[in-house]
Parts: sequence; C-alpha cells; structure tokens
Amino acid sequence: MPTDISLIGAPTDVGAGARGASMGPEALRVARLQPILESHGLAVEDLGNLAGPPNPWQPPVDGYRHLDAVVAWNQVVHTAVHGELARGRLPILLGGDHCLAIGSISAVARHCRETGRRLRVLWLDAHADFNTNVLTPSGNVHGMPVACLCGHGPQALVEIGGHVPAISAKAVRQIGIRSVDPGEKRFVHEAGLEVFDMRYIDEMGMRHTMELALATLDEHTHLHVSFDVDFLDADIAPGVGTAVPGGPTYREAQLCMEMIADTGRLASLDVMELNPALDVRNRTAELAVDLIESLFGKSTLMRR
Ligand code: 4U7
Ligand code: MN
Ligand code: MN
Ligand code: MN
Repeated sequence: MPTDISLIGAPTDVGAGARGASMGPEALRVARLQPILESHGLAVEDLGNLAGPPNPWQPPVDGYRHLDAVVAWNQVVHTAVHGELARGRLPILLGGDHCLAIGSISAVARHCRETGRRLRVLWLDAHADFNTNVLTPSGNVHGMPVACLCGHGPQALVEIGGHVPAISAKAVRQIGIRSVDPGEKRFVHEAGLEVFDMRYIDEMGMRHTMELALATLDEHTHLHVSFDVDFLDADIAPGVGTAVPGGPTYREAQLCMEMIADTGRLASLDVMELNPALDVRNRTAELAVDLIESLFGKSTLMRR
C-alpha cells in the first residue's frame, strides 16, 4: 500500500437529487482530514479542487439528469485519479456525489490493467447504485455508477476508461445495502453482484461479513474502497442527501474500516455524498474523517 496520498476534490452535485454534495470536499478539509492523516506518518498532498460545469438543475432527459455535465465531471475525475495512480500515489477522491465513482473506478481499473494487478472494489453504501435509465425512479446518475462500471449505461459513461466494461461485477462486494429499487433489485441479481445487505450484517455480524468481503485478496490485489457516507446509520450521519435508517453503528463501521486496514491492500479511496447543507455542525464530516483514520490504520491502545 502506497503511503503517499493525494487528496482530489470534486465539488459537484450534478448526479444527485439534492443540492449540497458540492460542498463535501471543503467540509472534509475543515474536519482536518490532511493533518489527521499526517499525524499517522502519511505524506499527504492536497491537489485542491477539480473544475467542471455547473449543476444545470434540470429534469431528466431519456432517464438521465444532466448527462452531459455528468460525463464532463467524470472525464476530469478519471484523468486526475489515473494520473495520481501512475505517479505511484494513493488517490482519495473527495466528493461530490457518487456518480463520480465512474471516473474514479474506471481510472483504477485502467491502472490495474496497465500494471497487471487484480481489482477488488468494496462498495460501502445504503444503496446498490445499480440503476439504468429505464429502471431509475429519479434519473439521478448517482444511483447508476455500479451499473455503468459494469457496462450498463450510456456509451459516454461506460467508455470513459477506454475498456468496456470497466470492471467485472465479480470484482465488487457491496456492504451495508438497505435501499434498492424494485427493478434495480432484479438487475443486481441478474448481474451476480455479491451483496452483504443489512439483514446479512444483522444476522452474521460485521466481522464475518468483512472476512468474506476481504477473502481471496493476495499481494497482487489493488483494493479500492468507495465509501458513500450514507452507508452509516442515519442517526449518526445526518449530513447526506439520501439518508436511510438502519445502517451500521459507529462500532460496526469502525470494525469494517479496521478490517480493511488490516489487509494492507488499500490503494485508492472515494469519500462520497457528504452533504454539508444537511449536516449538523460538520458532525458527519468529522465522523467520516474519524473512520478514514481507521481505514489508514489508526489503532487503539490494545493493538500495536
Ligand atoms: B447514492 C435511488 F430511488 N435508488 O436511484 C435512485 F432511492 O449514491 C437512490 O447511493 C440513489 O447515494 C442513491 O435515485 C444514490 C432512489
Ligand atoms: Mn447511497
Ligand atoms: Mn452511492
Ligand atoms: Mn446519496
């Protein structure tokens, strides 16, 4: 795992149904993400924010809202994330809404093809994000990134990494899922995504869940974590646009992050969907930073 980290801000909410995720990058900076990671001996460079088109705030066309702007943002994200990986650094994408995972993960997949590494994506989210323009109840592209990455979506998005599909559904493990639309649910099953939903976590526990989600990693695995902040229980993380009750508790989320850290394979990260307009005194941003700290190996006194 590289210890040189690059922070990349992507201040947009073009793919979301609520405005405000565009302020996510700054809220994470205010919550002291960089100095806190540095306090653990990591070298962190903040590249500042990427630029892209404004949010047109228009209704969907052909089942997509703002497709052109979504494509433009994802191209910029793809280029930036791929550039940092090529420099041997670990990119942290500061979202921004979750549609940007198309640009980010397509860049990671391209880097894996170029370097002969095996990709594993952990998708931490309340939602499966596996809608298409036909299945979507909203037209919001932040509900479609996993489908796009697996080759189901508009050409301009599925082709962003130059290889279609960007990733195989087999590379993905979804954790914390508790809100899936009816058509989306059938499509998730058809595609064969491996989903550890909240019912599974309730019955089997976070430890067993993570043991399975992290099984069969080896020294050639590039582990990418796509952390949608709405993964967390809505009571502890109010600052998100699409909050869903019944998510992982603070301790469950910590264990999830600590078990990922223990693999030593984390090589890229998205922190998405933080919406400061809906937050309470930056509490959700601070919680996200606390969890990211664990993801990078902060340990308690009992473990050294
Ligand atoms: B997020 C939704 F209908 N499924 O498609 C949709 F419930 O990135 C929500 O996970 C999508 O936050 C949530 O609009 C996208 C809805
Ligand atoms: Mn979500
Ligand atoms: Mn999401
Ligand atoms: Mn959301």
